[in-house]
Amino acid sequence: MTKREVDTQAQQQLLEKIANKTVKIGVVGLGYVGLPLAEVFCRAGISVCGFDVDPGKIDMIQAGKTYIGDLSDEQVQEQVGSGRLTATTDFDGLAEMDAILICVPTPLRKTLDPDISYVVSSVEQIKKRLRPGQLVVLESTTYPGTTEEVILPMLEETGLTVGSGFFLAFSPERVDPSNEQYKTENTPKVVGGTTEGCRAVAEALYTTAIPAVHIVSSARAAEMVKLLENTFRLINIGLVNEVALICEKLGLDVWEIIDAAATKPFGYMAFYPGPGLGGHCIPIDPHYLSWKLRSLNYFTRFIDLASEINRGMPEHVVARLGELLNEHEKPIKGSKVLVMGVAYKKDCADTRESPAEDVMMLLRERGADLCFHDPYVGAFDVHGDSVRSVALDKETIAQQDAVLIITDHSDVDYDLVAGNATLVFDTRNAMKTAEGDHENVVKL
Ligand code: SAJ
Repeated sequence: MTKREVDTQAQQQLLEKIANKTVKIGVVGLGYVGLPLAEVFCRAGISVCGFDVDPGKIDMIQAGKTYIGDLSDEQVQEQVGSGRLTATTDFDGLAEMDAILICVPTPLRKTLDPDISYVVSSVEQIKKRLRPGQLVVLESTTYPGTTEEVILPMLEETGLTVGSGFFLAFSPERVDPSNEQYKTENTPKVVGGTTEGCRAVAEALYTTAIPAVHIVSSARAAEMVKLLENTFRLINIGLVNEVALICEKLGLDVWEIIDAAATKPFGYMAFYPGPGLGGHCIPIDPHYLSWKLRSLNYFTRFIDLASEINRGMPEHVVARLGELLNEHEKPIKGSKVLVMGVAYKKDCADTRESPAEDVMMLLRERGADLCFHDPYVGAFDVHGDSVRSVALDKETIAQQDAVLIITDHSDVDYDLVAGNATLVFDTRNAMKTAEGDHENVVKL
């Protein structure tokens, strides 16, 4: 057979397995992206083996238990019980997989440089077992070029050639934890292949479980799509944080301004100011882009400026609280401050990169006597030192010199806070739900 015939044969064989759902999928990384993705393919009737370095995750899955808020025990149990979902720490099983989806973290180093070490170690595991006809897809958010410049050469060191020996694509994860409306299966999936054949098999695979698959021209295009999505958010949050600072200078209520602008039914999208930018996506992903462009001697001014504004918000919040306490003839030093909400965003328990940590560190440095209340978070450390968690009751609120709202969780009794606090500094306009006007409440 000619090389082209070999290429086409490998592609046809994989396409057939996908079409008759005998394809075996391996998901590397069983976190908030990987486990729901595995479950979605199982629900489409495909066998999935999850691979993770954490035996605790494997044990939970094998016991039919979830550790991801967006999946129930019943959903895991159903797929484990049917035999479609298995999980292991033994990466040798990768050799039997026809398609391998990589869903591991891509954090930032302290130097704000990308850390793709988890991706590289996953690819090392795959490389050891790579065999002809396998499809590898990276889902982890990363800088444009990672798939083609890092993963592709690693896999071709096996002697197999991309597009014929193996197939390689990028498809950005778009999981929004705790989003009730958009789940893995009903969020359009962008797919970019390193070759036309790679694109074809990756598209066919995802289409078995996710109806809306959107094709782009290359893996690096798909990498860029995700970075645009999250850079868009970072910059607009930076813009609205600066608008908050502007409104403070002008004596305007930024929340009133935003709500009024949001009545415009076209050409505007509401973002809201806050105490800073948290989470494992928005503060991080755009830095993958600016890092890559710096290597090309281009400086992403919008990203850098927006990040500077967002990173300055904790300092602004603490300075403003100091002014408010001063009006009550109290220094920050020695003042009792109850911080409400330490999760990085409302109605979730995730505290990664939460601005609460920056705010509380600054308050501690100034001698405040801190405690916190968060219905989703039981324990919270500020740079290694734990902060006292308290129940939200009349006495506790009344004892405080200030209540500082950092995260606007829904299930909190804001009327109780408004009715018993000496001073509330509300950085999220959470008190809008409290009845009546309250002289003791000041908004960002
Ligand atoms: N934030 C603001 N003002 C806003 C929106 C967010 O200060 O108007 C803050 C949040 O409080 C949080 C941070 O920004 O600290 C990030 O919030 P986010 O709403 O962007 O939520 P994330 O970090 O969970 O982002 C995820 C992303 N999903 C993926 O990357 C797959 C993002 O693309 C989604 O758009 C976002 O969820 C979403 O829409 O909820």
